Amino acid sequence: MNVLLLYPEFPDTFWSFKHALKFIRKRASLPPLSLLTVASLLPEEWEKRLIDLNVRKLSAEDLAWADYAFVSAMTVQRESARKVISRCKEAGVTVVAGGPIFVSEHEQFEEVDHFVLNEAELTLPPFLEDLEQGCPKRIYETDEFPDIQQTPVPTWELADLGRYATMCIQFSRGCPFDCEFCNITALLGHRPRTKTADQIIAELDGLYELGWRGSVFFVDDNFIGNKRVLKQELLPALIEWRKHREGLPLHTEVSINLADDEELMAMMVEAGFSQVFIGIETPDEDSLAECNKKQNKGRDLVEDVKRMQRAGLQVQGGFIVGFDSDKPSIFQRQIDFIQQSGIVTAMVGLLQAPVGTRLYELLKGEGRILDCISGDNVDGTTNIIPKMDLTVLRDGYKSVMEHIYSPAFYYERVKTFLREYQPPKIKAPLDFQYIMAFFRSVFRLGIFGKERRYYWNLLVWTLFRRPALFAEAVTFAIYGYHFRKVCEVRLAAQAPMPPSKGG
Ligand code: B12
Repeated sequence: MNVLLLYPEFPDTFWSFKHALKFIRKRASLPPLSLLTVASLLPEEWEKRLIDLNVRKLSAEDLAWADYAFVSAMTVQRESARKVISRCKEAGVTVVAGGPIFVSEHEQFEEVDHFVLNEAELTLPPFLEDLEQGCPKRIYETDEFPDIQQTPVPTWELADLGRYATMCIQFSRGCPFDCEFCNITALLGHRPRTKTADQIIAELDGLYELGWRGSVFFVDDNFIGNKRVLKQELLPALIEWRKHREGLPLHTEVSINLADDEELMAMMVEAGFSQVFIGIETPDEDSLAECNKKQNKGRDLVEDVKRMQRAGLQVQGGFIVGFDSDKPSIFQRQIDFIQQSGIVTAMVGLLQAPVGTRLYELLKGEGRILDCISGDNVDGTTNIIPKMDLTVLRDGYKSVMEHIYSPAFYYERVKTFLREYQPPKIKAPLDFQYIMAFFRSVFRLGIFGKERRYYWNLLVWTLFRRPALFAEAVTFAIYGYHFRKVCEVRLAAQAPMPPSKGG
C-alpha cells in the first residue's frame, strides 16, 4: 500500500510567518504533527510519503504512485484542501480525511471517501480493520478521548526537517478551563491527558538524533493544565535531559495563572522554555466574565505578563474584540494594554463562534450566527452578528491593528519587552541562516524598509542597553515586517465580513 500524507497550504496569515521565513530561507514554521502521528499509527509495512504543500509541490508522479491519500487540515486551509482532494480524486487516489476542519464540516466535502474523525488513536484502528475486511465505512467518529500514553512517537523521518523553522511535539491534550468561544474542550475534553516523561524524552531524542538543534514548540492547549505531573515528572526529566544537550529552546501555550507560580516558572525556564502563548483576550472585566474566562479575572494582567518576562519567558498574547460587553473605548484600551505589557506578538481578532462551542449554541439560539467561519481569526471577519455597530467594530479593529503594528508603536513595544526580559541561558550552535538573516534584514529593513529609522534606532539601543538580546531585537524587526505585510493585505482588502459560505 502506497500512502500520501497530504497537508494543504496555509494562506498568507498572521501565523504563517511567510514574510519572516524568507529571511532564514525556511518554507514553513512547523511540520504537521497530526500526519506524522497518523503515520506512526499506520501499518509499518505501508510505504508513506509526507507532502506538506507549504514546503513542496504535489507532483503527478506522487499521485501515480499512491493508492491512498490521508489528508489533514484546519479550517484556514479549506481552499487548498478542496483543491488537493479534487486532484487526488481525478488521479483515482482514494481519499481519507481527518483533523479539525473535517470534524466540524465534513458534510461540505463530498469527494472524500472516508472520514476518520476525532483522535486517530481511537478511530483509525477500526477503519484499518474494516479496510482489511474489504468493508470500510464512510465515517468513523467517537466522543471518547484516548489515553495518549499509548500514542507512538511521530515519524519525524518523513519530514524534511531543514525546511522548517521549528519542530513540534505534544505533551498533553485538553484544557481544564471553559472559555465560551474556544472549541478545544469540545475537540479534546476538559481533563488534560498527558504523555509520560519517557515518551517526551523519546520524542526529543528522535529529533536530536536527526540533528535538530532549533526551537521546539509544545503544541499543548494548556501546558500547565496538570501542574503536579509537570513539576514531579516532566520538568525534572527535561532539566536532566538538557544538561547533556545543546540548543532546542522550547515554546508552548499556557494560561495566565502561570504567573502565580514562581517555582513552576523557574522550572520551566531551567527546562529550556523561553516563550509562552497566552489567551489574554481583553482587559475588560465584564467581557472576561461574559466569555467565562474566569482565570483572567480580578488580576493585574500587565504585571502578570511582566512577571513572566522577568522570569525568562517571552509572552505572546491572543486578544479579542467584539464581545457584547465591549464599548467603543475597548479599542484604545486594547492598544494601551498591548503597548504597556510589551507583548510584541499580539494576535488580535474579532470574536468568532466556531461550531461546537457554547458561544455558537448560544448565538444560534439568538439568531446571531451568520455563516461558517473563515478559519483565520486575524482576518477581521466574524460569523456572528455583534451587538456593537458593525462599522464601529470594523473601524475599531482596523485602528488597533494599524496602531500596534505601525513601526512607531511596534518598535517601542519591542524596547518595552527587552527592558524587562531576562533571557534563559540555552547554549545553541550558531546557525548560518540566522547570521544571514541579520544581513538580509540590514538590506531589506535597514536600507530599503520604510521603518529603517526605527530599525537602526532599535539595534543601536539594544547594543548599548541590552547587548545580550541583540539576536532577539533582529528577530523582532523581522517579525514586525511580516506582521505589517499581513496587515497591509488584510486591511487594504477592507476585511470581508462575514466570510462567504464555504470559504
Ligand atoms: C500546532 C497548532 C498550530 C500550528 C500549525 C502548524 C502545523 N503545521 O500544523 C500554528 C501555530 C501555525 C497554528 C496556527 C493556527 N491555528 Co492552530 N493549532 C495548533 C494546535 C495547538 C496543535 C495541533 C497539533 O499539532 N496537534 C497534535 C496532533 C497530534 O493532534 P491533531 O492535530 O489534533 O491530530 C489528531 C487528530 O485530529 C487526528 N487527525 C488529524 N489529522 C488527521 C488526518 C487523518 C487522515 C486522520 C486519519 C486523523 C487525523 O489524529 C491526530 C492524532 O490523534 C491546535 C490545538 C490542538 N490541540 O489540536 C490548534 C488548532 C488546530 N489551531 C486552530 C486555529 C484556529 C489556528 C489559527 C487560525 C489561529 C489560532 N487561533 O491559533 C492559526 C491558523 C494557521 C495559519 N497559518 O494561518 C484551531 C483549528 C480549529 C479549526 N476547526 O480549524 C485549533 C484546533 C485550536 C483551537 N483553539 O480551536 N496552529
